[in-house]
Amino acid sequence: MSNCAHTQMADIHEMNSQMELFSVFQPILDHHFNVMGYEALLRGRIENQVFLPSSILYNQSHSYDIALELKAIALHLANFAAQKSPAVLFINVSPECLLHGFDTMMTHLSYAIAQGSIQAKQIVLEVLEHAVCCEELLCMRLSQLKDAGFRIAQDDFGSADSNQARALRLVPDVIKLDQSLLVAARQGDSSLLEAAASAAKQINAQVLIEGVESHADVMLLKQFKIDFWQGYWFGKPTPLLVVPSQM
Ligand SMILES: [Ca+2]
Repeated sequence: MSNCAHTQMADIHEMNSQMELFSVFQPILDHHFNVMGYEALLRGRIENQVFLPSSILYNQSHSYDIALELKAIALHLANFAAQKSPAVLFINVSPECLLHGFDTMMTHLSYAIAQGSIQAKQIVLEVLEHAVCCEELLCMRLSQLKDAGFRIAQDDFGSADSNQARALRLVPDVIKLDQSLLVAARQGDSSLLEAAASAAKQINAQVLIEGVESHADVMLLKQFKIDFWQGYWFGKPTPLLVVPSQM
């Protein structure tokens, strides 16, 4: 195996001794359409077959594998830091991990920062939309992260438990709108997008739209105050940090 950072593999997945894990990074653009950051996404590989997080992070009893998620976080940090980029790194973290794996996650974050190639202010933790029993404790964890200099995003706003009530509790720096809001807007119903944008404004959060797939999407969204853009139109997830040339 190469020593290159982008080919660094995590430990062998407990559920499947054949699977190797690796990071891919999808570009995120600012309102001038310049790349400002990347979302780290997990992939698994067995020979030539690639697996998505939905089939990696859930075990056979369909519960979330927090230990594996923690390994993925460490993997993304190492692979991003090794590329010595000044860009922002968005990392997904489940509410379950924030509640039950917090100390280990903090250890991984502190270790990555101590290596000197990434700073806390470069890291945005995206809180997944999963429901949790204890939103109060979730808020406390996020306050600790903010105090340590990290920024918080609320992922997939408009799906599952990622809603306005959670936004008011968590007060994230960034709200990532669920792709279903864009899909509805394409079909002529912008009411969900408008509601989400107004929820973001209420807590002074920046708005990130995901799933942008065409120039028509960009034109459709121009009427909203979008701070950050992400989607195949701007760039697909790749192991190396790529600045898209075509826009
Ligand atoms: Ca995400």
